[in-house]
Amino acid sequence: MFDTLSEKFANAFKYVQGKTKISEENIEETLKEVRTALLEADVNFKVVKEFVAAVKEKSIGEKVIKGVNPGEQFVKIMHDELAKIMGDANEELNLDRPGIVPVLIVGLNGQGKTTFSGKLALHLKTKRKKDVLLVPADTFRPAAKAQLQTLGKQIEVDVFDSDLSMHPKDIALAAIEEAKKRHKSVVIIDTAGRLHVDEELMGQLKEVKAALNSMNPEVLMVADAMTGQAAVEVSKTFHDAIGVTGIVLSKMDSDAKGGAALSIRHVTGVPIRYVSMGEKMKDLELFHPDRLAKRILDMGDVLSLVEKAQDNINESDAESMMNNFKKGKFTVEDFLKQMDMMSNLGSMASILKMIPGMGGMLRQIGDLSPAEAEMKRMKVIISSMTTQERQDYKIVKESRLKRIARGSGTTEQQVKDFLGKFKQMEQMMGGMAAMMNGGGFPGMPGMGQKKGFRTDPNAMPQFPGMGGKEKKKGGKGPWGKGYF
Ligand SMILES: Nc1nc2c(ncn2[C@@H]2O[C@H](COP(=O)(O)OP(=O)(O)OP(=O)(O)O)[C@@H](O)[C@H]2O)c(=O)[nH]1
Ligand SMILES: [Mg+2]
Repeated sequence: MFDTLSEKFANAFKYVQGKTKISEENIEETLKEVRTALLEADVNFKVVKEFVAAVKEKSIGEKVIKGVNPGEQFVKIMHDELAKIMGDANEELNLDRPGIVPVLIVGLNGQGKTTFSGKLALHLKTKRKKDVLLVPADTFRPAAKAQLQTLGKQIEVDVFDSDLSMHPKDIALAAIEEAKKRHKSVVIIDTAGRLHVDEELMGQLKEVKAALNSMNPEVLMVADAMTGQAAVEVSKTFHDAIGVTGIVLSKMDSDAKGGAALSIRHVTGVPIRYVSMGEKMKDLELFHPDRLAKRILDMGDVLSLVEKAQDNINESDAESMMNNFKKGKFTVEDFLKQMDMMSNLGSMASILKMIPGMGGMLRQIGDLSPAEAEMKRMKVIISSMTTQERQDYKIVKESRLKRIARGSGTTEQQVKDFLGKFKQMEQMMGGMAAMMNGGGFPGMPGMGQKKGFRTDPNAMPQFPGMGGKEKKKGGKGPWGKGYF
């Protein structure tokens, strides 16, 4: 997502970096490249024109702030304008009103409506503590009912047993009656899609909306971010025909160029409310224009990373690990848990991109898949180790080594390599624990005993074994050759 755009922006900024003042002349080249980058990302041309004009006006008029170089100032202006075209602050659904809130999910065929219906139900249930009823109202493709029932079971949300021979508006009304009886507060209605915008579908959706009108329904339009400008146009057509209250960008985990995210709000006037980021039910994010602008500009998105961690990391696991850690103990079992926590957060690249400045570094490194493959191999090796071995890897000698290699389908050398790397990690963790307990980091100048732990606000968060000691020894990190 946005990789190409980020890279092109980084290139464009080179022209203003190191300048003492931004002038009409030295900004021209940068703006030209920004403009091309946006057009290539499939951003609506009117949006591009207004955006570039606004950035130009602000940059030239800007007073040089002491201590901030014009390059940084320019990035800040870009950030503010990007966030602005995407809609300033996040606007979530207003559900805190009396009565049942009907949420109608609309959009073309295969855009991700049914998947999103499930994700939204889970989000409203867990984050907003709402009692939700899911309603299949896709009479066009009856299999959609079974699809929604499967999702409902998975996320433990009730699914209405719709009679698909009825008109979708009657299904909706029957579902509302049922929801009243069951004291539900939100009813999510999944509707049918069509290949193209078609009169019949629009007429049907209008009727469903009209039937619910007295309840002030939310109408969420799901648009596939991969389709760029097409998503923008279709959203506009839907909005003009039935009145949409929010847009959901789906498939943002794919290599969507960003055009839809950057244009849709500006062109339709409808706020983007959610971003769907994958096929799993928890892959849903609120749309935060400022955070997205930061990701595009490679300024990181630490807030989202922290939220992701809070949602996905098992507290008791983290606590037991921390306790071990304080005692200077780091076991293979802890390491496995740590790897699991990381993979729960997403792919290595997606996590690293949320850390300021790491986007550019990732572009230099290129492919992270060898590192991920090595992580997988380590997991397989660990899964062949007994509990006792995981608690104390030092007992692994000849016959155990053979058994682990056989069990994990690896060679004895690979198991030995893993244990060697683990030993390095253990030493590092031991050193860090000593430092946390006030002992200072062994052998690290500047981290004096009495001064204790000095934090460096610019330091990158380090995963065990990433860089650090291995680098000094000229060896390889546990993630494979040459990473970091
Ligand atoms: N990668 C990715 N795939 C998604 C996402 N959302 C949906 N999909 C996939 O896209 C396909 C279509 O999703 P559905 O939810 O069935 O789409 P729909 O709009 O309900 O389709 P119709 O009911 O046929 O109109 C499925 O294979 C989903 O798994 C997403 O955010 N990311
Ligand atoms: Mg569907």
